[in-house]
Amino acid sequence: MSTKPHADNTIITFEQHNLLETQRYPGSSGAFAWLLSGITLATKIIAAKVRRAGLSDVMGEAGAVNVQGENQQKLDVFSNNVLLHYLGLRESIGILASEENETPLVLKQEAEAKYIVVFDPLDGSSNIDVNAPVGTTFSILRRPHDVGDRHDQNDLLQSGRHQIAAGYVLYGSSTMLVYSAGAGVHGFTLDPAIGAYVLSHENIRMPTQGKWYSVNEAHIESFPPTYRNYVEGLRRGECGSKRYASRYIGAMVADVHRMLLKGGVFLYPPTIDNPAGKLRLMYEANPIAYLVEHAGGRAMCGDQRILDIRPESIHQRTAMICGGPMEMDFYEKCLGAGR
Ligand code: AHM
Ligand code: MG
Repeated sequence: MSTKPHADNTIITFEQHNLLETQRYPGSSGAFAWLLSGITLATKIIAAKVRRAGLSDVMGEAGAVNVQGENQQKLDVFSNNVLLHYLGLRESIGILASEENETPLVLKQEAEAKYIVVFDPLDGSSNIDVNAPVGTTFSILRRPHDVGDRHDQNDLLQSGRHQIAAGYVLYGSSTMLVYSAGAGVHGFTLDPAIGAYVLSHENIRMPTQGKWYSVNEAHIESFPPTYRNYVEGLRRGECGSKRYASRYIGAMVADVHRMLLKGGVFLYPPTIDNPAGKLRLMYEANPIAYLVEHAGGRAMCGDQRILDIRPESIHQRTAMICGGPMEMDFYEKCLGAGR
């Protein structure tokens, strides 16, 4: 991975990078670039709001409960509205779906409205009140070709391997967009001086082995045996003779970002409170699994690849374990041993 400035000291913005990528597809209409500009604009607006969270009246609960039965934070509502607004202006998007909306929004039926965007506008939003990191996750799918003019909200129920691009924005000590459209995973840091996402982490590759596991260990007694034995094995030094330590922020985007750059493993297994897992498949697990795989890691639920799970509903939950090559080899060893 290169984190050095470009050789001639010029910068490469996300838009430039994307333009270079789309030149690989002659005849590209520019609609996809325009779609992506909706994401970059909306997330810059969210970043600006997050930066000033302690100074404006955006902390705390909005007073409503979302479809997951969770109290919506004011910033959840704000972020959702911003993304819906700017993505809603993109002619190429037929369907939008969000963690904060019970049903997907079918915006257009026209043939040129060929994309579907699903997102979690502000993941880990309870972190806002304590000035800790939060994120946005998004997944981009193509509408199926074979449905003619019978488009409906179920068009988006596609397994994650059909994603054509995915990413997240981490609102941390700096704001960073991490994105892949299938040709490497690239990180762009928001330069507040010029208001642009600038390429800072080209071609992110996960280290073969890290030194941290990231899990809400308070639930370990209720994990299925394989996950429990796995975490205990990491602690005991059974994965490459390294005794792992733990890091857990409680905002998936931040925990996964550390894992992508420094290696290791992130997991949210089934628990008594969340027997199917806590993370949402379509807009949390899938985009992360897509990025992790494109960075050389793997992402699973039990013995199944996350990207192969066929969703039955937009807000479906899943368990997830994702990590670098050594950590996932050790997980598969635990699975195989039935431990
Ligand atoms: P959210 O979408 O309601 O914010 O929940 C998802 C978050 C993830 O970011 C994080 O990994 C997880 O929930 C933390 O859950 P817990 O507090 O149970 O450890
Ligand atoms: Mg979330």
